[in-house]
Amino acid sequence: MINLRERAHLVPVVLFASLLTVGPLAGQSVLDRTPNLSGGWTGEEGTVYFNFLHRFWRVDVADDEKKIINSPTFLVGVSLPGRVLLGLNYASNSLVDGEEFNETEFYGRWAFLATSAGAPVDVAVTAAFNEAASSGDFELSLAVPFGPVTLHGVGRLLGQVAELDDETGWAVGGGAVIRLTDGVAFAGDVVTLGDRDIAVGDGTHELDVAWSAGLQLAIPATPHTISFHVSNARTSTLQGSSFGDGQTRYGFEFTIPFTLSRYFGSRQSRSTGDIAGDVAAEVTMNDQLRYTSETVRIRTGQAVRWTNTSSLIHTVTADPAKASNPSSVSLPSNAQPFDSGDLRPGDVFTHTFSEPGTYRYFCIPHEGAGMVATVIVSG
Ligand SMILES: [Cu+2]
Repeated sequence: MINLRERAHLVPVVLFASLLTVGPLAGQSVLDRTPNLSGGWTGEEGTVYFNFLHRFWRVDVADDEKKIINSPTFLVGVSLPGRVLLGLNYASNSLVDGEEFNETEFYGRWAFLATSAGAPVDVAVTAAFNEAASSGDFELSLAVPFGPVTLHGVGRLLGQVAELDDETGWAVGGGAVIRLTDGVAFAGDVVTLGDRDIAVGDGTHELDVAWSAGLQLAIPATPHTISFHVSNARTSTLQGSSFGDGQTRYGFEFTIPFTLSRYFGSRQSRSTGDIAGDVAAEVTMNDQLRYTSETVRIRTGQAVRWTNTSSLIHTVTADPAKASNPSSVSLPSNAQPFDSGDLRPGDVFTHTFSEPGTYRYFCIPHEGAGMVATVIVSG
């Protein structure tokens, strides 16, 4: 059981850590997954993650006395080149270990197909060692996008299902994420063990099909995401998220990315675009999801130079085909659409304007947050 007084000293540490950190929104988010299926999530390369999941429920401890129990899972992971995530999950009040109640899972994940890299689907493998169950566990996951809906499926092979049970088991599950906007999604899933009778503690437990349903949110102008959800599973390890029981739990998961390049800054910045014209205006892109000059005025044949001075990925995009809202883009009738592509921290993009008129452009990751600005080119 969690004694809040004992843990209270952690609160300022966590709050302070969350204030310090800024990282790319892309690839880190609960918006890409369901509460109980991590799927192919491997984060953003060069980023350390500290995600915390808490699920609460109430139990009777005596006549007229109830107690709130909390089962937290802490994820620490590092995202490496090649879409690899290495890390561990630490959970307490777990069902997986009937005696210690604590559960540690060490895992490595490789997303060998990724829609972010142009593949039609996301496919990933996860290999894990669950110390509480003394079990080598394995997952194959598939995610298929259909417009704003992504369908998820997993198959799991569990070396030894929970402690004290010698049997190898398997589990299958499926879920869906429905994106309403860039920053809001609904998600849910179900996972079942092949055999839901497991030995836990001093007896046999008949488990339920595990399920979850949640509201997944990006927190505006921060790199954090949060999931508010309900589930009948306690922990988010491969085993823990396969175990449902008769108890509905209310929980949240909060994600904290630490961008290593921010502290060790070894990456070379890149300059792209066309530099035919004189640079007549400079615009920077900041951590508050804004172009620092909302309107710049230049003459035909001159160029604008954009610099990403933030720790996030931004774009300079004047292409109606890439906008979710038509009012984010406008181009003079003779002008060609343009797009900088992803501009990482420090990157520079230059564009020369050869047609007079008004150009309205936006940032692809932050269009929904209102990251839109204008260039007015006089004749
Ligand atoms: Cu942006």
